[in-house]
This record gives sequence, structure tokens and C-alpha cells, in this order.
Amino acid sequence: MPDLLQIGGITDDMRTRLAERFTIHQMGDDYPADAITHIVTNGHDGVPAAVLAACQNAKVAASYGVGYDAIDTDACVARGMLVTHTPDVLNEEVATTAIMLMLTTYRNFLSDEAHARSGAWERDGNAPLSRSADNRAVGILGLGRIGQAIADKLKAFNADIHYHTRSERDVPYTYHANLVDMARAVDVIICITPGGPATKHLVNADVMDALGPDGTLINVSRGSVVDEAALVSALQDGRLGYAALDVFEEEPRIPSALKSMSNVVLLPHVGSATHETRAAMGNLVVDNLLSHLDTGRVVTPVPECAHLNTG
Ligand code: A2R
Repeated sequence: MPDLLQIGGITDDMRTRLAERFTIHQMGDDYPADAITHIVTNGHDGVPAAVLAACQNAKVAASYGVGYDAIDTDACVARGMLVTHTPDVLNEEVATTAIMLMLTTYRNFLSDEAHARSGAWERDGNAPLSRSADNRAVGILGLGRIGQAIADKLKAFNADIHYHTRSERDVPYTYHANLVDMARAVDVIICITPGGPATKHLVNADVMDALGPDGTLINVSRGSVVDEAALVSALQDGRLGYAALDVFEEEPRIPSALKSMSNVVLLPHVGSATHETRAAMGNLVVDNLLSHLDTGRVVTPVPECAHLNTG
């Protein structure tokens, strides 16, 4: 059986399917680098440069997740290696996470829940009023597969939808070629671009200032998209009102300043983390690897590798 290198964890279902067709080696153990033909990894661990260099016969790296900024796709393409990811199957889940972060921020559900649970309701009376999440102007930064799912779900809240991408799309939302202009026009920005150098610190102090003291920044994309130090300053100074974050620059580390702020909602990168969606993602990872064994082609190559997917 061909040799597969496993980087990071995989689910039991993935292991069961993969073990029928591959000899699985775990990174960290001694593994026969020259024999490795396939790699399974995830969006956080990617493929370290040393592994790429050692596994000269690897033909496919299949990543669990839609974002693949942790994989050097240029280096993979240069040696004819396919990289796959898991687009579409997580659109609705990540969109739901974004909507829940927005609702939680506006409606103060975390402090309300604590108010109920702690006995403060009986002791001190009603919880303070919150702000309505309906009828808001929402700017989606990155209107791709997930961004579109977010826009669809926002209809239920009668949102006025704006977006910023590099190229305008044929959609009934307000396009802004400039991100600061969009920040000035909306109440909330939801970040859902890919990570990597092209989007690093796209959301900088200028964007936060334009969003303003009543504005909310939501990030369900990659921590690198937001300048975290600038975010802490903007929130501390009151130049930005609120933030709701599922992703951080140095996961799993969250700046302690953010942890102490009551106008911030923090999640441990759980955008797609349900049993159902993770099972679908795992199946797609395995489908990619088995398809390559059977046909020489993969199911969902990343765009940079699509021209290599010829079988
Ligand atoms: O810029 P465009 O027209 O290529 O639109 C893409 C947009 N985007 C950007 N927008 C502004 N400035 C940039 N430098 C920039 N780079 C990309 O992000 C497109 O509308 C969107 C990405 O959409 P998809 O490729 O369909 O990705 P998907 O599946 O929605 O996932 C987005 C990200 C993943 O890469 C993970 O990092 C995260 O969500 O879970």
C-alpha cells in the first residue's frame, strides 16, 4: 500500500477509510520520507518546509479546511504536487458562526446569560437593555462562497448588505472598491477573505477608525487579516466599539488585553466545528486522496493547482 504522512490529527472515520488504502505514518514518529506519496494535513499545521523538502516523492497534500495559507502552494506547484482543500461543505456552518457572533455582540447574550445564571436577576433586577441586531448595515469583506452564505443568512435580519472584494460581482449589494470607504458606510464588518500575505492586516487602524466607536468588527477568516495590536488599541481607546473574533494571529494564544474586555466576544476557532460539518470535511479530504489513487485526479484542488489536475 502507498505511504501516507499524517500531519496533525484526523478523525476516526478518516483513519478507518484511509487505513484501507494507505500505510499511515504520523509526523513526529520516524517516517520513511522517500516513500511518502501522499500527505494529509489541516489548515493550521499546513506542510512544514522541512517536510516538503524531505518528502520528494509526495504527489498530493490534502488539507482539512478551506483555508490553505499554511501551505506553500508555489513550492508545491513548482514540483508538480497537488494541494487539495475542503471548499463549500463548511459554508453554512461558518456563516452561522458569523451570524451568531453578530447577534451575541448586539444582544449582549453572554452577559445576559451570566445575569440569569448568577442570581443577579433576583438580586439586582432586570439586565441592562441591549442593541437590536436588525436593520443593520453590514459590510462583508470577501464575498466568496462563505461570504455569500453570510449574506443569505443576513436577509433574515433585514440587513443592508455592502461588500469589498478586489473584483466587483454581479450581486444586489453595495460594492466598495475601497475598504475604508466601506467601513465608513456600515455598522458591522464581517471578515471572510482567505489568509496569507495578500490579506495580511487588511483590517488596519484606518479601517477600525472608519468603523468607529459604535462599529463592530467580526472575524471568522484568519487572524492575520486583522492587525491584532491595532485592534487592541482601537478597542482600548474607544475608537472601535466592539469585536467578535473566532480567529487570532497566534492561535491558540489570545492577547490577554482582549480577554479582559467586556465589549469583545471570543471563540476558540470553532467556525466549522460541528460533528456534521467536520464529518463532511473529513470525507472530502479522504475522497481527494482516494480519487488520486484511483484516477490520478483529485476532487477539490486549490485554484493554484487546478492546471496540474490532469490525471
Ligand atoms: O478579491 P476577490 O474578487 O478575489 O474576492 C475574494 C475575496 N478576497 C479579497 N478581498 C479583498 N482583498 C483581498 N486581498 C482579497 N483576497 C480575496 O475573498 C472572494 O470574494 C473571497 C474569498 O472567497 P472564496 O475563495 O470563495 O473562499 P471561501 O470559501 O469563502 O473561504 C474564505 C476563507 C478561507 O480561505 C478561510 O481562511 C476562511 O474563510 O475559513
